[in-house]
Amino acid sequence: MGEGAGARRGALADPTSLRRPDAPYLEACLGLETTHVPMWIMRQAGRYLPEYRKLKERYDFLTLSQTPELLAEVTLQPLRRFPMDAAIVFADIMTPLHSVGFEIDFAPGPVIRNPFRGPDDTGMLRSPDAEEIAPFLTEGLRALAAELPSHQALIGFSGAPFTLFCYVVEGGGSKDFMTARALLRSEPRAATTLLSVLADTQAKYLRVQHEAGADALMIFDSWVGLLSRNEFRRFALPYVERIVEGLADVPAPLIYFPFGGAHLLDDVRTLGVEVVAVDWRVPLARARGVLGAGKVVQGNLNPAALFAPPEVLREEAEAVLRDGAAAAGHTFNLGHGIDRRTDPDQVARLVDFVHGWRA
Ligand code: 1CP
Repeated sequence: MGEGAGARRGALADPTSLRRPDAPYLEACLGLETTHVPMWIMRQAGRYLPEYRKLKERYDFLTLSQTPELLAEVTLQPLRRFPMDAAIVFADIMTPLHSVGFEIDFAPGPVIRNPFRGPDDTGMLRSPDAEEIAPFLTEGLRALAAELPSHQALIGFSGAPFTLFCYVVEGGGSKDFMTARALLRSEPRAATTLLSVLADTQAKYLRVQHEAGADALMIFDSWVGLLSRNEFRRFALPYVERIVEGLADVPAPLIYFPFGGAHLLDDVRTLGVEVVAVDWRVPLARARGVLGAGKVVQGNLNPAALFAPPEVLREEAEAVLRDGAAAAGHTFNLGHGIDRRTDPDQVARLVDFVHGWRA
């Protein structure tokens, strides 16, 4: 990867290849100048919004996220309140895994009823066609793409192979995913078979999301911070690379989010994504220093800042904006998902402040 605009994948060499060339969020993802710093918020659709909780009284998460009209409605809820620069489609990183052969419930976190525990389980892995991965989601995306004004971008997403591996081996959430980390050592061949299947499915899944209307694609690696650098090079990075290579011809900016991965950023630098999302623990200027001038950074306000008095919230947001201004490009976001106890009025203040701020 070179520096500056040269770091973009070939498909994005010409910014007019973007589906919504005038959306500030997409321009900023390519390192182009924008009049304001564009923003959205991770988990912006969800439980901190009373209108989401209201829908949740009538529908469970699976119904909400697997019915085209409902997932489109939930996706748009935050945009009716706040002038965000992007919508992120309402789904979960587990959404595509049913098509790979896993039975998944939400309670409210994911529960995998048939976890993968070794070579005997490789037989259950399926390699779905792109169209069968999540037809309800592509239908929802088509409706959203038609409804969103051209200045707002539509973001599709997937989990990264290692993070999905953690859940499907462990059988659900965990504080340390020790079963999954043990399997990397006890059954490395079966583990890498699973990682390969996950990578290939996510590449197809992201591609169909783009075809259905997603303008940018984000890859969440929520548990990669558990890995050492050597483990990252062996069990995580090559499979993210496989996704990026599978999307070489897709003209949508790619965003990679290695949560808790400050120690991995010099390897992340080699990844052919346009944007790296950074959690709140790493100053953006430092992340940019390690990532090089070719990567745009996303982030990274501490979600806890939304619980501060308004003037303290503004100070913390301003520090992030100043830090980001020195980068090759910056899109504002939180450093992780918004907490469900957050007051929506604080989000309104934050969006107002970020949009009014000039370097
Ligand atoms: O009852 C409910 O409302 C279900 C809670 C919920 C929601 C709202 C889950 C279960 N998933 C989601 C939606 C979701 N998940 C989105 C929505 C789009 C938006 O941002 O508005 C996104 C992007 C995700 C991604 C996701 N799911 C991640 C990666 C991001 C992160 O937070 O690190 C992860 C790790 C998951 C797994 C998951 N799904 C749900 C829960 C509660 C969890 C965490 C489980 C755990 O590890 O304990």
